[in-house]
Amino acid sequence: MKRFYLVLLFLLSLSFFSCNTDFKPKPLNIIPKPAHAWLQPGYFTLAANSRILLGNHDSLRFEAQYLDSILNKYAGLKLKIIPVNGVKEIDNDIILRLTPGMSIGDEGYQLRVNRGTISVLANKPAGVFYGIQSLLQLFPSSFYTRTAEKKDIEVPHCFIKDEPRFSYRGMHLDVSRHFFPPADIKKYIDMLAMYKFNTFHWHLTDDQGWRIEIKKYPKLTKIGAWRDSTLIGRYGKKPVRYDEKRYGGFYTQDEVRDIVRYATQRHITIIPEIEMPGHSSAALAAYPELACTPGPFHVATTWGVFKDIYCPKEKTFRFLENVLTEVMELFPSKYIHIGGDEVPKARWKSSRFCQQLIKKDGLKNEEELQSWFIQRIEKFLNDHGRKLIGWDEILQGGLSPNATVMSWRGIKGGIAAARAGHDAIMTPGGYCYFDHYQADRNFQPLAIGGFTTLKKVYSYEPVPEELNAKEAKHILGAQGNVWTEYIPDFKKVQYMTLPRMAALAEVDWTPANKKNWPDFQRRIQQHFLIYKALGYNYCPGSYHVDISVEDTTASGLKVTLESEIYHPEIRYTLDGNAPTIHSKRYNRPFVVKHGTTIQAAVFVDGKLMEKPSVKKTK
Ligand code: TNX
Repeated sequence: MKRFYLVLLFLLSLSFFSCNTDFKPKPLNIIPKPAHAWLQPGYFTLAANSRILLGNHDSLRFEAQYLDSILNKYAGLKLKIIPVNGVKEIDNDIILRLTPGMSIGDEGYQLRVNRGTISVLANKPAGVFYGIQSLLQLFPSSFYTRTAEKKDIEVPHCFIKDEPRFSYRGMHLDVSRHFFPPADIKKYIDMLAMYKFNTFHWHLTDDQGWRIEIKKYPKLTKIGAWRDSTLIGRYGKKPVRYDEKRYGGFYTQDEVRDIVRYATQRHITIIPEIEMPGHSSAALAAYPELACTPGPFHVATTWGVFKDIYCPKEKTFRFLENVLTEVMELFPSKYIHIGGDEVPKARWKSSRFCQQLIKKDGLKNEEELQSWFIQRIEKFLNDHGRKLIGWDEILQGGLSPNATVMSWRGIKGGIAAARAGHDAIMTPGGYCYFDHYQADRNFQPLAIGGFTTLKKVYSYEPVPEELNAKEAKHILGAQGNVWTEYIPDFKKVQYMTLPRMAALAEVDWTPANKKNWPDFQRRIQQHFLIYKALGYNYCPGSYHVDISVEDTTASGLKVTLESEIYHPEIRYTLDGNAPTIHSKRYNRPFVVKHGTTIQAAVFVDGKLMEKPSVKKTK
């Protein structure tokens, strides 16, 4: 009988969908794309008298206030937040509720928008928070343009059941090469939250500046946080020029605590990175006795890799352990990142102390001395209940027993780590380095190099093919890295990361078989509107035109022109001249003869956006 009613209900709902012919669904624009989402006819209207009803009053208080503060900021709404128990009638309200036992993991959520209710259900507060992020992306982009009038907000009826693919979804920021004040770090955390990242890897120390207050070693920030000058333009370019301006800054422990709290509320763990044994010029400038040679050293004013590194003496370990002790007090993160990348061995080679240590401990060479160094630090962290992460160089000379590897020089490090039964986080340069160019460099602000377009980031698959199912479990997720040699201010941080971090968010969150580039390309247009409304700087993408030629027709060659830009205005020529605004507009593939030179470019508002692409057919 029950079954009969279910079938009846199903048939009725079908007829409802088909009768309702004026329902033109606007597709959902959520990024990262949910694992399961169904759009339904109709709209819920959020209004001034809507309330936020809490199923579990205390554990979701922040989530409710967070949602309310955004509604307040952009729509002037100030909703009542009250417990759902005791509410007589639910009418046009939002319910946030923990309902443990749902099959969507600790970060999953269920979001339902229907006639009288928006409900966000999850096992844990993190899930409710992510449900709210999805809800915010269902609002029209006009919601974010602060218009004076208080508007009702239309939210499409839908049902979403969602959970992330990977447990580690990270973004990194280097604050040593350039310093970003706490307010910018919070803005960055907001951007991460929007895209459901759960980890912020904070690169706090490097050759060009030590950025975290350590009470026991005040010179780290008194001396180590400041450089005398900064290189102008690209590293390696002649003549070398400096700006001759003192530059620096650091975070006090109070500021760090405040930022950690801010991130924790947004379900983001901050992994602090304290670089060792290399990339340590700033620390050595403050405490030269930690090096193998007497110094003096100075905080680096240019980029690259520096020969002076920590010397593996007892004094150094005492220093690093004391620093890490203060760092662990500030950061509750299970992981502590200790760097470990780009360690030139010259100083250790010529140091009598190091050579004796190598002999005494039966080590083979300086590589093994580096492993010995890292293992010692790992033991210290493990003894304090923490886990070590290092860049993939920590594989050289033998991996520490429990270390997690961050694979940046391609994917080899990740593969080796996973095969050895270690966890790995994938950050290969070619896909995950957001300091790289994202479009033709002749039309872009200065970047370090490379060419990592939005489409390329989107195409990234974090689990290497080479791994079997058991090894693949060790791939925790992917992370975008933002090195800031050529990123002097936060506007440029946004330009370099938006929209590429949106693409990476989808790599990390969405099931691989649900990813779809054309659909992402469409959804990101809505996000561009949100960026504009929020005043976020972003890169509209690569205007490069891909010219592909297929030898399929008897009459000639079939030419297809494509660009990463959504619905681009591509103009092309076949006569050897560069395309102009008056050249033929591309609409669909066309046929040319052998030996034709095709030139094509994207135009926006009559302006050529990038150097034309050129291809001569065979
Ligand atoms: C290599 S990636 C570095 C950084 C630079 C970056 C520039 C890594 C672990 N080390 O020190 O900033 O390249 O892309």
